[in-house]
Amino acid sequence: MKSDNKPDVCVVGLGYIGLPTAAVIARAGCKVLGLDVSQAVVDTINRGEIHIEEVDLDGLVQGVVSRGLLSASTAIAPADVFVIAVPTPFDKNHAPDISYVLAAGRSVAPVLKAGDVVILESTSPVGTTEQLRDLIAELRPDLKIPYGDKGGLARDTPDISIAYCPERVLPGRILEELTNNDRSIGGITPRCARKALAFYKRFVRGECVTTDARSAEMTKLVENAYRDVNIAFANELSMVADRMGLDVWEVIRLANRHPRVNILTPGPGVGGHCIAVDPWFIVHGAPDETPLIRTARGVNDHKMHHVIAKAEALLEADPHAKVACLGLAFKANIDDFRESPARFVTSRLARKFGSRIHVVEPYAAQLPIEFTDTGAVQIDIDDALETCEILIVLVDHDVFRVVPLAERADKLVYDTRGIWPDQPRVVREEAAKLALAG
Ligand code: SAJ
Repeated sequence: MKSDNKPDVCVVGLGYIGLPTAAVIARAGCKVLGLDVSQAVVDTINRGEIHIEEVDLDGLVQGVVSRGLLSASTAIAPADVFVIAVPTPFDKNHAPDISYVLAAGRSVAPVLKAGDVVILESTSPVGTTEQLRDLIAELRPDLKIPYGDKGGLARDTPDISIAYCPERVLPGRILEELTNNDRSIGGITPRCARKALAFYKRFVRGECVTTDARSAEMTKLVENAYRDVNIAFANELSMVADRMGLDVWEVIRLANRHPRVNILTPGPGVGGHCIAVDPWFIVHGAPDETPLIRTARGVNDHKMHHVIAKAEALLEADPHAKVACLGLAFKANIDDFRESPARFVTSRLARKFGSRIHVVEPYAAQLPIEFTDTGAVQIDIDDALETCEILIVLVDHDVFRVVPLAERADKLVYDTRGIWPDQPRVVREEAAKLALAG
C-alpha cells in the first residue's frame, strides 16, 4: 500500500457492475486498474468514454480517467485489493457456470502478495468463494491462504484475505445505490470479512454488515428469488383475473389497502439478467427443497406466453387493425433489451403478423436483429396514436404513461403493465372477452 494509505485496486470485469464500481472507488481517491478481456472496452474507457448506458456514469468515468485515477487494460498488474465482477450465466439446464469467476482467479493469482484482499462480487452459487480460494491455494502454494473452519491451517494468520460481497444495485440507479445501499460482506474467515469491510467503508455510505462467505452468497440469491416469487404471485393473479373477466389492477389496488398485504405489479413476464436467473442457482443447489422457487420461475416464464396468446386473439378478431406494441426494454425507462419479455412477445407477434406490427421503443435506435425481414416497423408514440387501432402496452416507460386518455380513448388497449387505469372499462372488457375466446 502507498504512503497515503489508499489501496491500489484492480477491478476484474468492466461490465454493468464492474465499471460503475471501478469509477466509484476511483472517485474515493484510490488508483484503480480495470481489467477486461475486450480490447474495445479497454480502449473506450481509456478515452474517458463508456460502453454501457447508466445515469451519470459518463461524466464520472470521464472525470476519474482524466484525473489519472482510473485506467483500463487487458493485462493484470499488482494491486492491494482485487474486486471480481464478471458474469455468472447458467447453461441450458439452468446449472450455474462459474468459469468466468475461476478465470478471473487464474488471472489474479500470479500477482498476489502478502496483505492483498480478493473480493468476489459476482452473483454466485453457494460455495463459489471457497472454490475461488481453493484455486488460489493451488496456484500459489507459497502463500498462506485463509481456510475458516476447514483444514489445519485455521490458526495460521493467512497472507491474503478472501471475501464475498454481492452488489445489489438497480440498473438506472447504479451510482446512487452503489454508494447508499447496505452491503453484506462475507469473509472466508472473520478476519477476511474485516479486511474487506475496511475497503468498502472507503466508498459505501450504507451500512456494511459482516458475515461468512456462504451466507453472503445465499443472501444475494435469496433477495432476487424473493422478488421473483412475489412477482409470480402478481402474474398468476393477472391470469386468474383474465379467466374470470376481472380487472387485476383494481383487485390488487384494493387488496393492498390491507395493512399487511403488498402485492407487486403484474407485467408481461420477468426480464433482466438477475431475477430471472439467480433463483435457478438456489434450485440447482437444493433441487428437492425448492418447489416454490421453481414454480415461480415457471409462472413468470409462462406469463409471456399468456400475453402472446391474448394479443394474438385481439389481432385475429380484427384482421385489419394496425397494432402498436409499446416498449421492448426489460423494464421502464432503460435501454436494456436483454432477456426482455416485451422484446420476446413483440418479436413473436412480428413473426406472425408482419407489417401490422408497429414497434414503439424510444430507447432503441433500431429494431433488434430478430425483427429483420418480419415486416414490422419502428414508429414513435405520436405516429402510433395517430395510426394504430390496437395498443399493446408491454413496458411502463414514462413517455407512455403520460399519454392522456383523450388520445387513446377510442383504442382497443391491452395494457400488461396497468399504466392506464382510466382506460374506458368497456374497451378493457372487450379485450378480456376476446382473449378468453382465444
Ligand atoms: N417486475 C414486474 N413487477 C414488479 C417488479 C418487477 O413485472 O412488481 C419485472 C420488471 O419489469 C423486470 C423484472 O421484473 O422485467 C426485474 O426488474 P426489477 O426492477 O425488479 O429488478 P432488476 O432485475 O433490474 O434488478 C434486480 C434487483 N433486485 C431486487 O430488487 C431484489 C437489484 O437490486 C439487484 O442488484 C439486481 O436484480 C441484480 O443485479 O441482481
